[in-house]
Amino acid sequence: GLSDDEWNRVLGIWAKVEPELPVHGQEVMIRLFQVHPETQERFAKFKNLKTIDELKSSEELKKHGTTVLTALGRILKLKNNHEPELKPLAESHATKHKIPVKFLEFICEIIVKVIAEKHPSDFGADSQAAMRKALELFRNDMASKYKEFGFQG
Ligand code: HKL
Ligand code: NA
Repeated sequence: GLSDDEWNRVLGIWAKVEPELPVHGQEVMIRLFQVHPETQERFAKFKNLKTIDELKSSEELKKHGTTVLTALGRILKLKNNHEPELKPLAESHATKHKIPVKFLEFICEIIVKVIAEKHPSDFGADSQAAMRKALELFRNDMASKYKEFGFQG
């Protein structure tokens, strides 16, 4: 688990992300699709967006990014007690969307990078390390729930 200091760092930076969740969410989704194009194929409603301009002008993509980060924020705020919030998310990603753990790694890494770019003076090495640790906890618990739902991830 994370120490109190680490959770304080995670939730401290998240409080700075939250006022502009749609901007962060949009950037995360676009970056994910550009760096790992195979992830875009998983979305029937987004896979036909070809150019960066098309991606940027999709209100639906922005909305999806906002929903993803809203869900992640709720999980982070539950700290080590995220099980009730995580379970339905793991179930849908395991059994319906069939999203490999590797893709979860991709998005987590991009989330850290996007926050680092947008908040250079508030997200130093210790806070980045704490966020990485929180996202690793999230991923590991998603992976073990995946197995409970019969998906090897
Ligand atoms: N999704 C998340 C979170 C993540 C930070 C990691 C998260 C949080 N998802 O059709 C849908 C698809 C979804 C969702 C509805 C779909 C395809 C899909 N998601 C793919 C992915 C990928 C693969 C590119 C990755 C890495 C990823 C990661 C939250 Fe994800 N996702 C949803 C959601 C919510 C907003 C919805 C599901 C709502 C739900 O499960 O309610 C019980
Ligand atoms: Na907050």
